[in-house]
Amino acid sequence: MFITFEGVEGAGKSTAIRGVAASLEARGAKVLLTREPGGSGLGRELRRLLLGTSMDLDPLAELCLFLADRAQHVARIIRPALARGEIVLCDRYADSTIAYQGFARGLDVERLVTLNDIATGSLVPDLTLVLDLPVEEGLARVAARRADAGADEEGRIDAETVSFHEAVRRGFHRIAADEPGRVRLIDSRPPKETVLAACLAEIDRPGLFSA
Ligand code: Z5A
Repeated sequence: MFITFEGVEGAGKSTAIRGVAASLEARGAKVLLTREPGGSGLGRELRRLLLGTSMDLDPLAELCLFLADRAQHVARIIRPALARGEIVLCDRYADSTIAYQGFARGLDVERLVTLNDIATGSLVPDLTLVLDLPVEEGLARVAARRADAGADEEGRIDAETVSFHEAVRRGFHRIAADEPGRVRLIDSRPPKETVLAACLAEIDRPGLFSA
């Protein structure tokens, strides 16, 4: 079982994915919690380059680094875990490339679909939960978290304009509309416990989860 979590900055993906992992483990499932970029050894190096502010990346170079991260992650981490019968929960995956590099950066979406297919060897999630809330609310959550942590520097992509993040959100809405069987929109404005319950309700839909 392969489940991915997507959404705009600060939508609550990392919070929800930890809650889902704990809930599934409590039912006796073996869970791998991972993320993109950065779910493999190579990915951790690429994450530093992709999200740090020191590099002025061309959009195509940025795309290639996300795809390299994904190819290594799928081949070396995700597929082996699925073959062991584990449930893989992944914080961002191929839909982020469509939303960020396609809808927001303006790269051709059809070609991105093909490149994702190549990078993943056609590995498509069984379920994708898009945590959805207005961009300004997500950015405010991230700013509050940064202030709590005493950090002052934004990541390279966090620092993009509000209209960039709004294009990302439109991208996720389009993906959800195009693939209603795989992709479910979760309203992430309510409290964390409500969002977690909504995620678990989707995972427990008949026919999906049988552990
Ligand atoms: N990217 C890309 O461009 N192309 C790609 O192909 C891929 C990724 C794979 C990864 O950043 C970046 O890479 C990302 C897209 C791009 N853009 N940026 N920057 P990341 O992994 O560092 O960050 P992120 O994925 O955007 O996550 P995030 O900003 O940390 O947000 P989150 O995981 O969705 O939210 P959270 O950490 O769970 O919650 C944020 C705060 O809100 C936190 O203080 C929580 O306690 C709080 N929170 C969470 N839920 C709630 C609710 N329900 N109510 C109130 N407060 C809440």
